Amino acid sequence: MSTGASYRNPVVPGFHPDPSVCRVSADYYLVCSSFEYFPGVPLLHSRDLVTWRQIGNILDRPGQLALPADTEASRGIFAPTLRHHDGRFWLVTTNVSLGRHLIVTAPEPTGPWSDPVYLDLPHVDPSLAWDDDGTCWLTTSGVDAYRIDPDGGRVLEGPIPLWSGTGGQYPEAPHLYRIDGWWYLLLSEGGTHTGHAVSVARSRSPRGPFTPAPANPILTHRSTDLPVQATGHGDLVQALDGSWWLVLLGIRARGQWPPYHVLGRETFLAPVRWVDGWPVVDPVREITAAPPGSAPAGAAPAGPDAFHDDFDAAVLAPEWISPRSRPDDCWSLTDRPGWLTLHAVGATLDLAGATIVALRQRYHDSRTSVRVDPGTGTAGLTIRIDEAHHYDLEVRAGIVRVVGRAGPFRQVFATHAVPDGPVVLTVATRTHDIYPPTVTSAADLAARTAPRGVRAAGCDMVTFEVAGPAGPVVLAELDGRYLSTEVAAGFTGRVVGMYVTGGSAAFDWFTHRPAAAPH
Ligand code: 6LW
Repeated sequence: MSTGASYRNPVVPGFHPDPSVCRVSADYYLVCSSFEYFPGVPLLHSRDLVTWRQIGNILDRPGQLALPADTEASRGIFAPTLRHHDGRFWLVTTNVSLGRHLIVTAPEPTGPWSDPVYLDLPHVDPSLAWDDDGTCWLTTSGVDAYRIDPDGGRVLEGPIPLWSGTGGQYPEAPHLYRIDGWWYLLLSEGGTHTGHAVSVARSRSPRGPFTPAPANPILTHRSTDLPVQATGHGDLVQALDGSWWLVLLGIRARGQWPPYHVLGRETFLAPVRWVDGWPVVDPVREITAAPPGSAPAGAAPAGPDAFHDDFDAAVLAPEWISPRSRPDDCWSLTDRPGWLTLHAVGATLDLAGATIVALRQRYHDSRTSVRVDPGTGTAGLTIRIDEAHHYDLEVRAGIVRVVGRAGPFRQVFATHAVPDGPVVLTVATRTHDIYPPTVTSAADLAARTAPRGVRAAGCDMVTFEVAGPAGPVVLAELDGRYLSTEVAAGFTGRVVGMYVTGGSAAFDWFTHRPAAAPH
């Protein structure tokens, strides 16, 4: 086994917050929050805790995931917990738009996942734990415990107040674990931003009383200059080799003061040591050292990989998500074999209900390209946080346009004529050499000389290109801060997606890849 091996964090880049993990022999499974997106609750698989591949979405049919058309951005599905117990996988989460917790189960992680059993209890962040005698405990933010019948969704006892942390705001993300004769209660406090912290207490009984760890919080990056911030919302897992790990969320903000984060809250992995019966977690870094001999130490140092879809498969890849719903009649892989055909439902990306098929943006420096045949429709590539914060590269009737919407402001930044037929559109994000002002035309861009000595201002610039006979034509370059969580608010990050807002259009392929920053 190698010593000094390291791996790259985040282990799941892009908007993948509130991770929960469980192990079944040599396999690890991880889930995240999905908010207003459908299908809901991405499910990822790994053999080494570092390299994760999405294998599905747990709430993948409307009967499990009700996201009405008026579901607000960043509502819908909050923090899930995934557990394996008694030969079954259990997933508990909250649909905050319904105000209900729900439990679904499956014999295998790939399903079939059951219809939900609902529990009408206050708070969010439900978690499940089982006693040796089969008693099932549900905990919620607060932190309260309930004895429940998870099959019938019946509350048998509770709320039983457990422990609310060290006094930070929002005690949340509780998980109960049975370890070496103790019940450990791990929770987060301080809010899911730069004050975020993880604290722990333990008791001989799941009912308490709980004794806090002497060194709480066991993890926080608050008031530090560490590049990863907001570390919290953790879930513990013991690897097959006996080592312990914490999956947690963090943010990677960019730019000068104040920094902005655009990829949402991402999933990180941290080694856990046990000292005097308490878990100890070191600060989380983008390159993290793995303890020698542990599961991730044997893994390839995972780096950014590209996502490409030719639309040759019979089903849509699990990475594709759509705001609120994806009715069967708004998309097809068979109308034009080898292409993804989208049919417009809504007429504007400014309102809920438009046909969008999107991917979570994974890299700060990225290039996303599509080949789209708009036919007689209106179609394009959007980079968005929500209906009020999106930039669109759109083609209709031989004209490509760059449109930006940020809060109450909406503007067409560039127009460019293209021949009929398929066109390649590219949206790129760039965190280096950032300087205002916003450039709104190819002529402006050409006239600009790199202003050396001008300090970078924002987090990134978003560039819009169309392929021309002589190479890519840059149409506009917009400040990425307007597509950040700080501006848009809420709990999500950016996605990049194909859309149709008029008629029908077909997409031949879609590529999202990291773009190296020049030095
Ligand atoms: C989630 C809470 C949190 O319910 O953010 O990081 C909320 N913590 O635990 C939404 O993701």
